[in-house]
Amino acid sequence: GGPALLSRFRGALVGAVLGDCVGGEFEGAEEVPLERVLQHLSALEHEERGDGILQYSDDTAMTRCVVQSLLTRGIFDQHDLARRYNGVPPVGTDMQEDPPGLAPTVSCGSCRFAEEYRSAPGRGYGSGVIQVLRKLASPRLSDVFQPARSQFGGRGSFGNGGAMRAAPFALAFTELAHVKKYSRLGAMLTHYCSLGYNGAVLQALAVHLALQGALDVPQAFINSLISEMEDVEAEEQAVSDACALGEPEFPFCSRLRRVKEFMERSSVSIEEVTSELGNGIAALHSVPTAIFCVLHCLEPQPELPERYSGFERTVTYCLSLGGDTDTIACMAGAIAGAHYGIEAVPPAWQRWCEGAEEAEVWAEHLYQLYQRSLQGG
Ligand code: F2R
Ligand code: MG
Ligand code: MG
Repeated sequence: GGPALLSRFRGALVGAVLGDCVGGEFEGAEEVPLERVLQHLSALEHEERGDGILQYSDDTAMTRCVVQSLLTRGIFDQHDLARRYNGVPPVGTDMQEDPPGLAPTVSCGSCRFAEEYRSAPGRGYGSGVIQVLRKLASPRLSDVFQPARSQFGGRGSFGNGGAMRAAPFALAFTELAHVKKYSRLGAMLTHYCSLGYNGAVLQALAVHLALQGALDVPQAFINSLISEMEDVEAEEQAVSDACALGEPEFPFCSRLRRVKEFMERSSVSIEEVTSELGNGIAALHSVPTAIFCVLHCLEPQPELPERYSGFERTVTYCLSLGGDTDTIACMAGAIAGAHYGIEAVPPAWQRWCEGAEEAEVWAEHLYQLYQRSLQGG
């Protein structure tokens, strides 16, 4: 039952791009009245739009890098990623061509994050990650994790920049263990703190489960996430980072348990969500929140238009939280898109969002890769 798998792939990637594009309007706002959100979204239904296309930000720019690297190699290849991130192919190795139909990020086609940043630095990157991206561009770099490791006095970043680009790992790998392993490594290239890269693991797990239809049974979905994260957060580094940063042990699990409590209540206010789950730039304060937004909007909400699909409800609700709206909507958009499929994603929104068409192409290529992997190819 439910949407076809290809529809879920398209929903996940287009959903992420749309969340980023429509959420950019309110990023950093403390309070966002629902009427303003509804006004912003209803303007997308008009044939003409004075403000033109909604541009994507770093969330989509970096997701694009991950997709292109995974597609070009067909697998997660740490060394290939390293070459791509630092932009310097080692002597004697051939950089593979981009797959047909995918516009290369840059004409040399040999680097991703660093080149993407260099070509469009104004896409609203986090202030810390910019330093990592600059260092990754250095031809003298041999250890590609070193720039991320040296961030924030050697602690590494706990920002949500690894999580916001984690969805493609769930679409490229069929096995849960691989989704966990590679989303973690992919995030560690810029976010070396466990509170950063474990947010990416949680986001990839949520998309992975949603693709399998797990959101049809919401309680089982949240229980699976808690159980997987118990395993992830039992790691020594996670325990010591949580302690050093004054967080409880198993910090993501403890937020997910709060999500579960909220699910059992008949009503939860925006203030409770933002104060107890968060709406900030840290992965811990945004990934569980994005997951809650999806769960909360599985059922129609009285304050939202009745004609809205579950996907529209989810994104609208994310924007009304304020704070890191582009990133929370990007992550929730990927999970919701994987659950409802592309049919629930309004074409009118897609028309006004930069990168939505390209995301369709990514989804089809990743779907082929996934099918080959399922068939053992
Ligand atoms: N940066 C933004 N938005 C700010 C303004 C954008 C504006 N619209 C514009 O265009 O100018 N958004 C994007 O950044 C978030 C992802 O950030 P990422 O990639 O995680 O970056 P970073 O720099 O690694 O971390 C973010 C901040 O978190 C704090 N922080 C992280 N680790 C820390 C640590 N160990 N100790 C202390 N602080 C730490 C720092 O303040 C970092 O700058 C997304 O919202 C994306 O949309
Ligand atoms: Mg952004
Ligand atoms: Mg953001």
